[in-house]
Amino acid sequence: MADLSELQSWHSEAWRGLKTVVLGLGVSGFSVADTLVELGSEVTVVDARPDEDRAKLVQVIGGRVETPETEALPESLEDADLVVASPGLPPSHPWLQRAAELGVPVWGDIELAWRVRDKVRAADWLLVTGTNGKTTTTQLAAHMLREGGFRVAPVGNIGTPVLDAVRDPQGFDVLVVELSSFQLHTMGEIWPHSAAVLNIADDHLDWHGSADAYRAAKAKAYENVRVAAVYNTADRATEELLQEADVVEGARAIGFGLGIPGPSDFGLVEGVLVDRAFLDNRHNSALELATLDDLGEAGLATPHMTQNALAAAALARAYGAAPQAIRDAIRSFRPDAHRTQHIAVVDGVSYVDDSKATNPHAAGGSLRAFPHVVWIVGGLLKGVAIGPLVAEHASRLRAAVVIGADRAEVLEQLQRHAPGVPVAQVLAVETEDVMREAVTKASAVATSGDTVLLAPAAASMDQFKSYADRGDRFQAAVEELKAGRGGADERDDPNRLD
Ligand code: UMA
Repeated sequence: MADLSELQSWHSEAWRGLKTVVLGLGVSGFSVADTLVELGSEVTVVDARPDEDRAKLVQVIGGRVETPETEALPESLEDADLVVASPGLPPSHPWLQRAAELGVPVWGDIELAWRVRDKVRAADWLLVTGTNGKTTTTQLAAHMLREGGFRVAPVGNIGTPVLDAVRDPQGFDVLVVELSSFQLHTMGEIWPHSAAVLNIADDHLDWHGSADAYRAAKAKAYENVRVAAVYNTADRATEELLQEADVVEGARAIGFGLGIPGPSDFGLVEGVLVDRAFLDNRHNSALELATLDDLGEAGLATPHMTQNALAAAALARAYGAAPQAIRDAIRSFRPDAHRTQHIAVVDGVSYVDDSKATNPHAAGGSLRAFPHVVWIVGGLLKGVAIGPLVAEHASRLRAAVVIGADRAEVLEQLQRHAPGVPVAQVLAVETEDVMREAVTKASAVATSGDTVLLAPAAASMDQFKSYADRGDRFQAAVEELKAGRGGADERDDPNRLD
């Protein structure tokens, strides 16, 4: 087997002729295959159901594609020097088990990207992870750094593979890297400039096997941090991870939270977001960054969005963005669709799309924002218990409309923890019909002042292509309802909480 210790630079000769196997031909698998071909390695990509266009492209650039029967072992693994696995493949996957038996090293795309980051010029990395809020925080931190004059890209789990940024012809000063627990699990040793862990709640337990394994993956984000390790002062778990982590000497712990900040923290003082970490006299003074009104303009005035903004500001300030850049970025930022997005008010009922709430922790965040909710819930629960969420929010539920493959479990938990709440099931199975039936059933029970909230607390892949597809179809169904009822009401955006 080849010696991989020399594979520490794009410019290493050791990539040439290396027998590599890329498991999974999705977004990240393609970026890995493309990179390895460019480096001169022999590349075989293995996928049980490859996307045809991507498979053709791999062959055009000089790679091979192997498509084993489901669960069958790929032949190419047998004499591989290196395996790079896609994040969607759990460690229990037979292909990964076989690689382990054979003693072949298995990396993820993040590890490969770190090793070859010097192709053009090695950018600094700022890591963002946590159960929820990762994507918004990553986008916001990148936006702040851009306003601060840096050449920056938001990459990773957010959708653009890190390897695409590494191969950008101009290169970047800094990358804001969103990391999922899957990517962290396979990540080897890296040395980030700074890292933020936003919060920790149960998610993806089926993939990791246990809550401890999930937490262990998240803990890797703080390892070897050189400048700032950012944690949530309201979430003990993030602080504990930091206490256990091996950071570089001189790296600072920076807290963020909605209360008045201590020295070295970011927080709120009378409606103003302040920095008490990156200024000369942090024991006696604080730097004003922005106000809650600035956040309100961007639709970020909810508590969890404010936390995201504080965490993003901590990273951007750690890297050297000026206070004015933080304010300008907050004022001009617009969050993506499907994140507690207000759609319409029809007959006094607000319709809100939080399809991005793919786990109970995220759904809790949006349920908390509305007093009277008709809740559209369900999908793939991923092994995470939904009972505590139902119990916590039972009092705000006018009714629940249950969708998805794991319906029986959701119905049981509603029965147990919210016995008085009327419940309807969506029996349609065709993707085109699910949201239409859900919205019809929700609108039939909602009364003026209620919010019909799509916050499924579950993944979407059982009935939809993605959370975005689920949200788009919800929005289309609301539009149909609106048209049928003669249009929407005129009313302020009820998303704004301040
Ligand atoms: N495949 C198999 N056999 C299997 C499983 C998958 O052959 O048993 C193949 C599929 O046929 C498919 C490919 O593997 O062709 C899919 O690979 P993948 O699921 O790893 O997905 P990618 O397209 O590479 O996207 C991944 C991330 N997906 C997951 O982690 C599941 C994307 O995060 C990420 O944006 C992208 O890399 C770039 O880094 C998505 C996600 O859902 C948004 N993330 C989860 C989350 O945020 O909760 C973790």
